[in-house]
Amino acid sequence: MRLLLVHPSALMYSEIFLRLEPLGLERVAGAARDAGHEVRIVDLQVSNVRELAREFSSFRPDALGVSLNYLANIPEAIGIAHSAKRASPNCFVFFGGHSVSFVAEDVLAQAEGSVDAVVRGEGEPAVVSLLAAVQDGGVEKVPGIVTQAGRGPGPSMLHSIDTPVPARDLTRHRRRYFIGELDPCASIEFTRGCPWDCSFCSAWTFYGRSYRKASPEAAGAEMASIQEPNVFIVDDVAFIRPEHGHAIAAELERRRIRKHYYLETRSDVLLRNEEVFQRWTRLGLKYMFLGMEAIDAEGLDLYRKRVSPDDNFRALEVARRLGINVAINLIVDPAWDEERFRVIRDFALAVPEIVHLTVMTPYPGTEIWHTESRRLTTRDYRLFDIQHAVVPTTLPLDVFYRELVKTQAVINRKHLGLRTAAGALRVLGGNLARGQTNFARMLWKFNRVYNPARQFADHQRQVRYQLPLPQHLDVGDRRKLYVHSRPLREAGTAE
Ligand code: B12
Ligand code: SF4
Repeated sequence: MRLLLVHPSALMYSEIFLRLEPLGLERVAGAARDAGHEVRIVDLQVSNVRELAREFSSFRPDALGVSLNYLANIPEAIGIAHSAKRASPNCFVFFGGHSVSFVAEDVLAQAEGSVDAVVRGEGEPAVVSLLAAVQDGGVEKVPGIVTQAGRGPGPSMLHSIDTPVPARDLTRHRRRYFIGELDPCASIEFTRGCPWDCSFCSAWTFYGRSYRKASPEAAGAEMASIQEPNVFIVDDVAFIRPEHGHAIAAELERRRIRKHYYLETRSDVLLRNEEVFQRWTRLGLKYMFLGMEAIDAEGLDLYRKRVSPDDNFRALEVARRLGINVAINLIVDPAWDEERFRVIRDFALAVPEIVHLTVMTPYPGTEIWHTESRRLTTRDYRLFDIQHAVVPTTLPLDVFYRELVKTQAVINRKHLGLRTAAGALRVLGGNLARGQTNFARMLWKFNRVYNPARQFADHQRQVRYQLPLPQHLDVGDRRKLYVHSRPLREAGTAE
């Protein structure tokens, strides 16, 4: 069959700092291709709808799959499905990905017949059975499927994440993927899943708290096949298992692979496994994202982060000592007043790290979706991008955005201060010399994108598709939240 896979456009606020390859979609493409299908990918983060329309009419796909890792992309994906069905009513249209797995039935109903199926859970095993069923019948029985007929059997999980290899050759415009000065940048996955259970996060509920590791040989071979000089390691928490981090490092050393790396981890993991991170700095680890979330114990408890403020500050010291540039994330509570924003600004100015702010947002699939007692002030999917307030703010909404953007601007200015500007110019010169302009554009875009009036106005747009309302759920039994809910033994997971 001919399968066209589409990734929706970049969300407004991620377009400045980063734009990364759609690794999940490339893996789904790899699985479909290994099963003998002809596959193409259009990534709207780096292409435009005209290119998609051209591809659709020249390739004439039998099936079209859209990736929905982000709730905010749902209206756009429904629009793509409508256009596809209008142009080719026999084309089988399906959605899959992280976020849509939690609201599959609602999205199917909202698409009013333009979407034939939604795949819940991992896409690699599902796409193969689904395409076979589209040809031979029995779509309703594919594991993880949701159709007008209801839910099929529960989603199946990959036994090992070593295969399929992502079909990176199918993503055009690869030079447009970057993160900060790592320009251009590819992505790779070493592990899948997270064993923690933070209340605001759906990474652990999606995978049912399972945790799988790529074999060091497969990770090394995949890294060797990557052309880009920079790599983003997409794991939710990198190097939880020190022996795994060491084994991949040894493989890269053996193969003499040296690139620049960006990864995300937790403070307690960095403190516990300092030697692994140190070894990786020798391999080129340059940037690290630490989800600190709050600067006080009360906030950390609220998010069930299971670390203390002291751990967080000690982790920052370790990263500084290792010479790793750190970006930290803090969650802004819509209840914050001007004084609280001031405290955060003071904190951000006092530390050398980049401070990133995200707004507390209850998402379907998270525990706070069911437990947050504040009512939602909007159900517009597009505002669920953790940069908008979707529960009541203590400050008037326009003042809240003014404070938020003022805080982000102060932080941004700090990073473009004299010392950093000199560094940025050096990087910029190097990148421009190689024809890479993503980082240069990022430096000038901040004021256009981060704009309190624009953020406030986003709430006044007409809403066509609304998020379902949270249903009360007794989350005493957390398994009710899982997408992949089979016991680990049965699922054949590595841990
Ligand atoms: C890496 C990552 C990113 C990267 C790369 C994104 C990209 N271009 O793909 C970056 C750093 C850019 C990023 C940014 C953001 N992210 Co992010 N990100 C992740 C992370 C940690 C891993 C994703 C990943 O690559 N996994 C590895 C691949 C192999 O898995 P996958 O993409 O999930 O794909 C599998 C399935 O989902 C499915 N699948 C995927 N697509 C399709 C398509 C079809 C047709 C089918 C059948 C199946 C299928 O099959 C794949 C293989 O099993 C996830 C957390 C997580 N564990 O999933 C958060 C996560 C997806 N991100 C999240 C958020 C909030 C964001 C931001 C909005 C944050 C912000 N404001 O800055 C931005 C917005 C990005 C944008 N669209 O512009 C949330 C999503 C919340 C939500 N419900 O919408 C998540 C779940 C994190 C969290 N726990 O809160 N992110
Ligand atoms: S926030 Fe990080 S540590 Fe917490 S559950 Fe999500 S991925 Fe795991």
